[in-house]
Amino acid sequence: MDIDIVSVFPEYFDVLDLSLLGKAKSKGLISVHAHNLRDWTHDVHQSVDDTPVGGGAGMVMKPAVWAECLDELLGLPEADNTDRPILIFPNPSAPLFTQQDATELSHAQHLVFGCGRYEGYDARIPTYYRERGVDVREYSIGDYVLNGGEVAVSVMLEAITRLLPGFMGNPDSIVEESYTGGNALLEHNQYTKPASWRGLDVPAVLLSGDHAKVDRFRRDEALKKTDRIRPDLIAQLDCHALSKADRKTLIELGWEVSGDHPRRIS
Ligand code: JAH
Repeated sequence: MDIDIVSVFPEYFDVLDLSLLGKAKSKGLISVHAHNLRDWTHDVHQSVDDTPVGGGAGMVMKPAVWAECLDELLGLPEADNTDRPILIFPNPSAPLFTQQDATELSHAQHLVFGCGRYEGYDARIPTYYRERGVDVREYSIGDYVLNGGEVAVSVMLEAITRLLPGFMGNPDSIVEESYTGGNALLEHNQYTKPASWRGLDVPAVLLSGDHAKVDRFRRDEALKKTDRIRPDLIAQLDCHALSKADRKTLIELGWEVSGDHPRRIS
């Protein structure tokens, strides 16, 4: 996978060499290049922003500099673009980046990330590339505003690259995550030894050696925890994919499980 990142602080991404991502780089699994947007300016001040049209506070990143940079990284305007790059902009006003997006993007050959700064970037930049057939994505990583897209890009990169085959030390943990539903439910609590620590005991069923009972306990714990703190995730479950035991637990938690998705009734 080839990853290009455009930022006015490309050095921010030097830390990627220290992480697992650095190992994947040295293994040749991925290549990461962080570019300085100012390298595509022509003026002495290397200006990348301007005042907002219509007025208001702060500055907006101007489209012309971005376009010179992105045309080059995306290989435009050549029509026979074989590597089909995906262009991604972090944006606090965009749809949430989810595990499903990470999985989908982990299959791409070439990702180009654009990091905005200031109050954001001119909205015509994503429009322009979409109109030219580029797969352009804008994502938020959560309901908060950052000073720029760099932190959001490092979050997305970590979520994407850990899914690459051969990336992780232990591929089993990825399989386990996905068959337990990825982000469908929150994970049950985890415990290690000792069984009793400072007066706090590990739930006895986990020491029973009865694997069926352990699985059921963990599944119920996941359902209860998700009901408490992310009921929106329960409401997205597919009722037809629930086991009899799952239905029983959800009914006890106050959900109706007869339609396509669970509905809270008490
Ligand atoms: C802030 C450009 N939801 C995460 C997120 C993503 C991007 C930005 N903020 C928050 C951002 C300023 C300029 C992007």
